[in-house]
Amino acid sequence: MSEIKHNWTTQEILNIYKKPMMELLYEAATIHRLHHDPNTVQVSTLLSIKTGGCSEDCGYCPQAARYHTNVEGNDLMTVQHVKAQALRAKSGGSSRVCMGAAWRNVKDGEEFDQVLEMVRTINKLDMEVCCTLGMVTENQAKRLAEAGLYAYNHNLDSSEDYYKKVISTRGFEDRLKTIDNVRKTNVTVCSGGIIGMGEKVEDRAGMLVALSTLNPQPESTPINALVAVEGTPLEDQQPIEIWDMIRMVATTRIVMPETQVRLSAGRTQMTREGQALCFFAGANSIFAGDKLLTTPNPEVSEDLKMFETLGLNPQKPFTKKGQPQTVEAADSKIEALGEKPKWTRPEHKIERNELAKQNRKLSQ
Ligand code: SAM
Ligand code: DTB
Ligand code: SF4
Repeated sequence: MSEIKHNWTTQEILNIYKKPMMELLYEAATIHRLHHDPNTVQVSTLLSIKTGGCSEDCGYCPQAARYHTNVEGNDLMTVQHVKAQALRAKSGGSSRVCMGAAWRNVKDGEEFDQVLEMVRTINKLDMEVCCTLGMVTENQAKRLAEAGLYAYNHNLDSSEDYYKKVISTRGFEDRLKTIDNVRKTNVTVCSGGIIGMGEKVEDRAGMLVALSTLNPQPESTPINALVAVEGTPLEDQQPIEIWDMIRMVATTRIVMPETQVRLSAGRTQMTREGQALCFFAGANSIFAGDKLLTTPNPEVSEDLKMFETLGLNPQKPFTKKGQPQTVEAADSKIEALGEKPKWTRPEHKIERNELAKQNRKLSQ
């Protein structure tokens, strides 16, 4: 089994990304087979536990309060509702539930306590639990770990340079800090990004440098194709070609051989043949369910058909790492600190965001 390399440079990654397609596919598929069963795909179900009304200005995101999108905001879901949805996901073949909240960062208090209870509840259903709640402190990460969290998703989304062009309400270093906080626990790290936001291939390579030079590398990496949502600054971005997705998946597989590479947002635009090439290139995870967080995803029945056609099998929970133990709230040994960390707010002005703010004022 090959060694994991942690000092990738942008140029080395670009050289891989730009290889002739057949060579790239062959190399990625070969590495994939050395580290994973090529016929097994991990299936996660997304659940938006708190939708919309987010204070951030991520240019791709339909949940940012400042943009005019058709997203209907919701308060935090109840634990019972989450449990019912998790059971549904389990019966549909999912091994993991990923709960997303439209928050800038986690705040200690009743809502976080409720999320911790959701984590305990799903872990007790013998499913892997993932959360994506925005930035977290070390203490909050430890409390999630104690509740039985399996993975924390926190994407770098692009290269450090391009990040500034898409988001101005927080910095790339805040993202790295949160990943570092999660790494101090036994919770696995899920971090990836989006392609198709107008970035150059150098930015895609730059994002992979930032991810692959983490030590350890993330246990999972979602590769999302931008879902261009009306009302967001990126609404007019043209869809990427499937070949870009295949190249990105293959390059991710080569530079992060052990990582589960997740074919994430954008699958409704991809043919089955296109997705098959992504699996061949090393993708070994998907989000299942007819909805991502707020946008459509293929129907579960369509995915089941695709799995059957391709001879793919869903991965069983806790195949890669044992099930974490859940500590009940009453037995918790970790106190909430009520910290107010200073996450950055670069306030870099992004023309398109400014335009969205002006439009909002005009329509009020
Ligand atoms: N608020 C938390 C955060 O930003 O970390 C968690 C939820 S946020 C929606 C999770 C991820 O969804 C983002 O980091 C981004 O990668 C992805 N995402 C959001 N909107 C998207 C879109 N329109 N197309 C593709 N991916 C998107
Ligand atoms: C990730 O990388 N992609 C998922 C998950 N992690 C949270 C989210 C995709 C969201 C797509 C836009 C939406 O549905 O709102
Ligand atoms: Fe908020 Fe996350 Fe959307 Fe950014 S990506 S606007 S932080 S929900």
